[in-house]
Amino acid sequence: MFGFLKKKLGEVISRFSEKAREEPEEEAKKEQVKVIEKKAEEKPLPKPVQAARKADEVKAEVKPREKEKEEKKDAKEEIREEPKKPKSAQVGSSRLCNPAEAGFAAADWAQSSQRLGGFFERITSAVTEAVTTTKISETRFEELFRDLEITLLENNVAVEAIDKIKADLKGSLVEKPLQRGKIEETIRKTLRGSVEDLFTSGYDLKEKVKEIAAEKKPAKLMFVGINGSGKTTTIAKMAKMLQDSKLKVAIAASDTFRAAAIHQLQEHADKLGVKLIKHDYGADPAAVAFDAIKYAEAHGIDAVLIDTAGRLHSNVNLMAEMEKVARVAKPDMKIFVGEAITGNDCVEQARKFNEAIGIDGIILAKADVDEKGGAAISVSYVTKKPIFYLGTGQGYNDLAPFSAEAVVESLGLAA
Ligand SMILES: Nc1nc2c(ncn2[C@@H]2O[C@H](COP(=O)(O)OP(=O)(O)O)[C@@H](O)[C@H]2O)c(=O)[nH]1
Ligand SMILES: [Mg+2]
Repeated sequence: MFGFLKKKLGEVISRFSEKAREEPEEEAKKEQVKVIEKKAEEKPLPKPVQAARKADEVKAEVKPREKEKEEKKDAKEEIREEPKKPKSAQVGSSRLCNPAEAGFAAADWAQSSQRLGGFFERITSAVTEAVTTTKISETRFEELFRDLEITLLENNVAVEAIDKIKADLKGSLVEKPLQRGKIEETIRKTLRGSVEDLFTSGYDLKEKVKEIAAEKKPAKLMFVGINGSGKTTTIAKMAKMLQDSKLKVAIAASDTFRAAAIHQLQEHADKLGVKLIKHDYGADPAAVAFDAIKYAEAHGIDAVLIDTAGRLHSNVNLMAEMEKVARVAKPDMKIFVGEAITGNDCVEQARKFNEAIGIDGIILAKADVDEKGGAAISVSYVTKKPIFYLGTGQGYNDLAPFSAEAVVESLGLAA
């Protein structure tokens, strides 16, 4: 699942972080100079310099007295000892004659050298920091993001979802001191959080059906979506799942638009041992749903699953028909079944059905053959509705509870 996007995403993230690490040389140099200047300004240079100057003055005063002893002492020794001993014991030794002056010089030398030492330490750490960290400007981010944007678009991720991912990445990357070695980790972590945020948190649909049925039988579930998206197959899978939970199920054959649709459903119903309520081909879908509910009420059925048509060529009529079925059947839940592999089309259909009849959640069929994952990533974000299940094959048990963590893992973004 999502193998193609996973591979692409991995490549793009590596490219992104590599390019972010090798920021243009000029920019890097400018940045280093800025950091060094800033660090140097933190404690102004004058103090240690002044201290050093004072020490020089003291030394100048002391010098004439020392001259008296010059004959006795070796000049070389003096050069060796005098300027380079900041330790107070040595600077304040009897050789400097005046203990008061010598004491002043010693304290100042110690202070000044300490300050100078601190100053160099700051500069060294600033240089290290400038070399090991980097900053990404907004312009550079826009350049770097383009590659990822194209990959997401190519993999059917909706524009709204891309915008969210972009805003999140921008927030954690732009104008932030980033450790060069950790850029990829930061990108992955942010992407992971972003993708997780794209999903409206859901609930266990099977448990919900049980709750509804416990309160008032039957729970009524209406399935909508375009032709071929997987509605009928998904209804058969759901019927099996509910039966496995000891619930009694009936199905309404409200796709009366094609004779084949009724036959297909009859076959599933026979295999599963489920009651199918059907009218003739071309009958009123709302009337079929109504009859199924009446049948369920009369026979202690826990859940009625209403199949519907999904002809594409007359969207307006289709939506009007869905509205009518919904008005008559008053379903507890309206579930959009989308075909994961159709990507953006699937997301657009979900948006339209949601606008027309207000869906409660989504089942994405054919996730097993979807290498891109764009619909799975986007459909919940665009509709603000949860994804309940993923269809993972053509067998009755191929209905997997949806999990955001599983998607994140399928995309290679897991921690
Ligand atoms: N691989 C795979 N095929 C599926 C899945 N769900 C449905 N199909 C197939 O998709 C085709 C259309 O499904 P159908 O239920 O008739 O769609 P409907 O027109 O919306 O009722 C059928 O051949 C199904 O077997 C799924 O999760 N995975
Ligand atoms: Mg069908």
